[in-house]
Amino acid sequence: MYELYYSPSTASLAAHWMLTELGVPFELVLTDTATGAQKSPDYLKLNPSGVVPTLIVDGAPVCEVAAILMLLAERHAEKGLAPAVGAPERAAWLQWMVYLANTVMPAFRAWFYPHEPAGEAASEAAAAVARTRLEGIWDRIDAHLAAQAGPHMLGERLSAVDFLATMLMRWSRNMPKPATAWPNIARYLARMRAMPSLREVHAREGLTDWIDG
Ligand SMILES: N[C@@H](CCC(=O)N[C@@H](CS)C(=O)NCC(=O)O)C(=O)O
Repeated sequence: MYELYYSPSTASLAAHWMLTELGVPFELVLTDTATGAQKSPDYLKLNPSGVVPTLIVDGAPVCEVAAILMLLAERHAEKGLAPAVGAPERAAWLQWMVYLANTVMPAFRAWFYPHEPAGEAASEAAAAVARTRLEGIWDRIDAHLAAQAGPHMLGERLSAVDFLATMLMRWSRNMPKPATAWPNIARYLARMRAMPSLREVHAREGLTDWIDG
C-alpha cells in the first residue's frame, strides 16, 4: 500500500493521477499547503524540502514528483508507462522527464513564487521572465506534438511523461497565455482531459475548473 502526502491542485496531482491510472492501492494523506502543513517538523522528516508530494514506498519516503512517477512506472512495468531499458523510446522518455522537472517546473516555481529568485523588490521582473520562459516552452512542446506520429508526448505510447506534462500545462490555466492557446497542445489536452483517471482525481481533490476545457 502506497501513501501519498498531497495537497489539492499542486505537484502531487501527477502522482495521485498515476497511482489512480495504475489501479494500485494507495492512501492519501492531506498535507495542505494553504495552511503550511508541508513545513511541519514531522513532514520535514519525510521531505526536507518542505514541499509536496512525498510518496511512502515500502515504508520509506520518496520525494520529487518526476522521480515518483518514474519509480511508479518502473515498479508497475506491466502497465507500460515507461519504455523498457534499451527500448527505442527510452531516451526520449528520460529526456522529457528530466526537461519537465529541470526546466519547466523551475519556470513555474518562479511564476508562482516570484519573490524567490531575487526578493520581493524583483518579483515583477522575475514573473515576467518566468512567463517568457514558459511561453517558449509551450512553443517547443507544441512543435514536438505536431511532429509525433501518435497523440502522446512519445507518439503512440502513453507514458509517465504525459502525466507530468498535462499537470504542468494545467498550471498555466490562469496565465495571460495558457498552454491551451497553442493548437497542438490544445488537441493533446482534449484527449488527456478525457481520461477517466484524471477526472476521478479532479473529483477526489475537489477541483472543478479546467477539466471540462
Ligand atoms: N521539486 C519538487 C517541487 C514540488 C513543489 O514545488 N511543490 C509545491 C506545490 S506545487 C509546494 O509544496 N509548495 C509549498 C512550498 O514551497 O512551501 C518536486 O518536484 O516534487
